[in-house]
Amino acid sequence: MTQVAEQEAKRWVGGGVLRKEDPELLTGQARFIDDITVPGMMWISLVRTPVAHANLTRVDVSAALKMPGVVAAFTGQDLASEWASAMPCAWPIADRVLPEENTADPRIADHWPVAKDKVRYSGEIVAVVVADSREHAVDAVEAVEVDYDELPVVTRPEEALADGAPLLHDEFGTNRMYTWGFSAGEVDRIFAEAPVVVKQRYYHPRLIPNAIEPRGVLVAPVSSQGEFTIYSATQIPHILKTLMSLVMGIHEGKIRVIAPDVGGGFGSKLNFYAEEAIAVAVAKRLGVPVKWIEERSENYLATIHGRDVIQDMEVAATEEGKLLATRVKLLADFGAYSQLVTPGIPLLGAWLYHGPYDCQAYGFECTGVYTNKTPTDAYRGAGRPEATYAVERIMDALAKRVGKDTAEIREMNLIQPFTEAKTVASGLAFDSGDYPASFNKAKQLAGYDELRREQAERNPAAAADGRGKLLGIGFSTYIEMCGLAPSQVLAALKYGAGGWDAATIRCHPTGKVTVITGTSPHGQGHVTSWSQITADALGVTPDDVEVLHGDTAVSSWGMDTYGSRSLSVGGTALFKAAEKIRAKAKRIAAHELEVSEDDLEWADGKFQVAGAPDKTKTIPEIAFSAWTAHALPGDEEPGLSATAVWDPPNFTFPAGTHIAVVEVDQETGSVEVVKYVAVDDCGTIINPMIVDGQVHGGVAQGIAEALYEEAVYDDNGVLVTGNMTTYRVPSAAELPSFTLDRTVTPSSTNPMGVKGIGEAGTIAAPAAVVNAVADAVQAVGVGFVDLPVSAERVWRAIQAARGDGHGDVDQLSEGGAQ
Ligand code: MCN
Repeated sequence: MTQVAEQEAKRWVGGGVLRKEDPELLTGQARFIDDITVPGMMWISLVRTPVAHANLTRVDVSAALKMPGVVAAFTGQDLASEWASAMPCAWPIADRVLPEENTADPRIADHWPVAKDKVRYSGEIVAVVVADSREHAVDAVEAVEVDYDELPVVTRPEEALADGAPLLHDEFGTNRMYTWGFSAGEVDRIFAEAPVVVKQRYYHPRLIPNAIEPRGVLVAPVSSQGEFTIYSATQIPHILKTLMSLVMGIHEGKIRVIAPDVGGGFGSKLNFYAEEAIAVAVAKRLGVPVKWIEERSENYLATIHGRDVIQDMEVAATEEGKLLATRVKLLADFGAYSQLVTPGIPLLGAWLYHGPYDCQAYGFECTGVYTNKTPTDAYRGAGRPEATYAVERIMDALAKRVGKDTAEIREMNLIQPFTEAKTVASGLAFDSGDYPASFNKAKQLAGYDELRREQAERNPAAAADGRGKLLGIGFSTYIEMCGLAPSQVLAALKYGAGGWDAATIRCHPTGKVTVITGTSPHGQGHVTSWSQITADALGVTPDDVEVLHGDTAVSSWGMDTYGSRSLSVGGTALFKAAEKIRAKAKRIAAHELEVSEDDLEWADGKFQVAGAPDKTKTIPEIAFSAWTAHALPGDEEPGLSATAVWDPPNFTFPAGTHIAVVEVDQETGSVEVVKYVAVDDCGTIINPMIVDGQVHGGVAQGIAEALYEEAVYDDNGVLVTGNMTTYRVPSAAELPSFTLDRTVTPSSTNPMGVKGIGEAGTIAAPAAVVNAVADAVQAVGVGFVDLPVSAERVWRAIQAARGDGHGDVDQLSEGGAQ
C-alpha cells in the first residue's frame, strides 16, 4: 500500500455502510427498461428459427403486415443494407495451428443481426415484426411464413471436428475456430519422468444465465439530427456505444447509451446483441421509438450461454504428492457464432491450471469449436470456474493416488505467503497472497478434524447398511484473476479494448460531491462503495456524495463492469481523482492559512496546521472558496474537480478456500449441502456487507452449477431445457446458511490494495461441492462423479458401483483417476 493509502482515516472504508441503492429497489421505484415508455413508441417482436441448421428458402412477411396494429415487418435481406459491418468479435484469439506454432487468424464467421440465407442454431432471428403494442407484435410473429431446407446438425464438439461433419460455416472448411496454447518449463520431460501422473477428463456443462430482469432495449431517434438514444439492459453502455457506431455506421457522437437500473447480468449483458442493432435499424427506418423486451423463453435460446468445455487435465507429482507440473487440453463448444468475447473466455483461466499450488512446469491448449447451439460467452467466472474445477478435482484424485488426506495434499503444495508480485509456473505474476492463512481459517471454521472423525464413524456403517446418509467433505482452494490489465498486455492477447477506467469528482460549493464513474453497476453496489471511498478521501460523508453512471452523455469515458474489475480499476481511478482533488485543495488551504504546504497534514478528514490543530480547512470549505475564486493562489484555476484514468500494471489475484459439507442420500441420490464455509481474500475491503453479498450470490450460483444446472440439447439441436422447470435454478430453500470469513492480503497492484470479489463464489463453489459428493460416495465404491451431481446421476452411480446394472457409465463411472 502507498503511504497515502495508509494515512487514510478509514472512517467509512471497511465499514458496513448500508447500500444507498436499496431504498428505491425495495420500494419499487427503480426504473428498469420495461418501466420506460416514450410517446409514439412501437414494439418489436422477433421470428426465431425452431430449426437448428437450415438454408432459408423463403421468408415471407406479407401476411404479418396485414395483422392488426402491425406497422412494418422485415426479413434479413430487407435489413441487410443497414449494417455497416457484421456483429463484432472483440477478442479474436490467434490460431496457433499447433504444433507448428504458425500463427493465423481465428475463423470468425460473419454474424448478422438477422439471418440472411442460413440459420445455425435454434433461436436465431429470421424476421422482425413491428407493431403498435407488444401483443400485436407477438401475434403477428405467428403469421410470418418461413421455409427451411434442413441441413444435418452437429451438437457435440468432438463430432464437429470429425471428418465429414456438417459444416457450420462452409467458407472455413472446418468447424475448428482456433487452437491456442502455450507451455512454460520442461512439461513433456517432467511428465515423462514423473513417478506419479494423474489424468482425468472433466466436462463443464453448458449453463444458461438467468438474470432476474431479462434483456431489453428501447431506441428513441431524433430523426432530424440523425441521433439515437439507446436504453439497454446492458453491463457495457460505453462499449455498446462504440460498437453500435461501427455496426450501424452512425457517428459515435450521435449515439447516447443509457443503462437504466439493470436487474443483474452475470456476464450475459456484457455483449453486443442482435436485438440492440435491430432496434436501432428499425428506429432509423421508421423514425419512431421502438422497444423490445425479451421473453423468458427467449432468454434461454438467445442470450449467450456459458461454459460447455471438456477438460483433459493431468498432473505430474512425486510419490509423496508434491506437484511437479500440470497440463490441460480444452475442447470448448462455442456454439454457432462468436459473440463479443467468445474466443477469449478460455484464456481467462489459461494461466490458472495449477491453482494456488507450486510447480515447475505448465502446459495449456484450447481448441474452440463451432456447433449448432446458442453461442457461449462470458458467464460469471468465465474461464476461472473451469480451471478451478479441473485443478481442485484432480488434487483430490492425486491425494487418493498417493494415499494422502485431501487437506494434506493441499497444505503441502500451497504457494507460501508473499507480499510483492511473484512469478508462478504458468508465467503470471500473482500480486500478493497468503493461501495457507485462508486455508487454515476455513479448515478451522468447518471443524475439519471433527468432520473427518464423524465421517469415519458414519460412512462405513451406512454403506454396509445400504441406507442412510453419507457424509462428504470437499475443498476448493482457488486462485483467480480479475481486472483485465494493463492495456498493453491486453493488446498482446488481441483483446479489442483497453484495461483502464475513468472517474471524475466535482466538489460543489455547497460541500456536496458528484462522482462520475466509467463503471456500470447492475447489482454490485458501486454507488455505496464509491461514496465510501470518496467520503474518506475528501472528509465528507457517503450521503454527501452522489454517484452518476450508466449514461454515456453523463459519463463519457469508461470501460464498464465485468471481470470483477470495477473496484480495482474504476475504484482506483476514483481514488486517484481524489488524490488530485486533495493536492489542489492542499495548495489552496496552505494559501488561505498562510502556511507552507509542508506544514499541513491531513487528519480527521481535514487539513490541519502541524502543531496548531485549531487551524484547519475542510474540503467543502475549499470547494466554496475555489468556486468564488476570490482569492486563489497564483494561477490556480477556479473550481475543485478532477478526472483520473487508471490503467493498472497487472491483474489482481483474489484467492481463498471454500469447504462444502454434504450429505448424500444413498437411496435417492439427493445431495444436501449441510455446511458451506467460504474464506476469501479480496485484499482491502471497502464494504464488508457488499462483499458478503457478492460471496453469497456467487456461492449460490456455484452450488446450483454443481447440483442442478445443465443446458441439454437433443440431436436435432433443440434445447430441451428451455424453461425454469427443466433448467433448474435454485431458491433459498435449496441452500444452506453460509459461514463466511476473510483474510486480507492487500494487492500490490493498486494503491488501495483491493482485489475483486464479484465472481469468487461462483469460481470456488462447484469444485467444493462435487469434491464433497465424490468424497461421500466413495464409501459405496463410486470412483468418479462429474458436474452436475444431480440426484439421478448420483443414484445411478451408486447403483452402478453396487453392480445393479443401472449405472450411467458414460456419464459417471468412466475413467476414474488413473
Ligand atoms: N468490493 C469491496 N471490497 C473489495 C472488493 C469488492 O467492497 N475488496 C465491493 C465493490 O466495491 C463492489 C462489489 O464489491 O461494490 C463488487 O466489486 P468487484 O469485485 O470489483 O466486481 P464488479 O463491480 O466489477 O462486478 C462484476 C462482477 C461480475 S464479473 C459478475 S458476473 C457479477 C458480479 O460482479 N454479476 C453480478 N456480481 C453481481 N452481482 C449482482 N447483484 N448482479 C450481477 O449481475
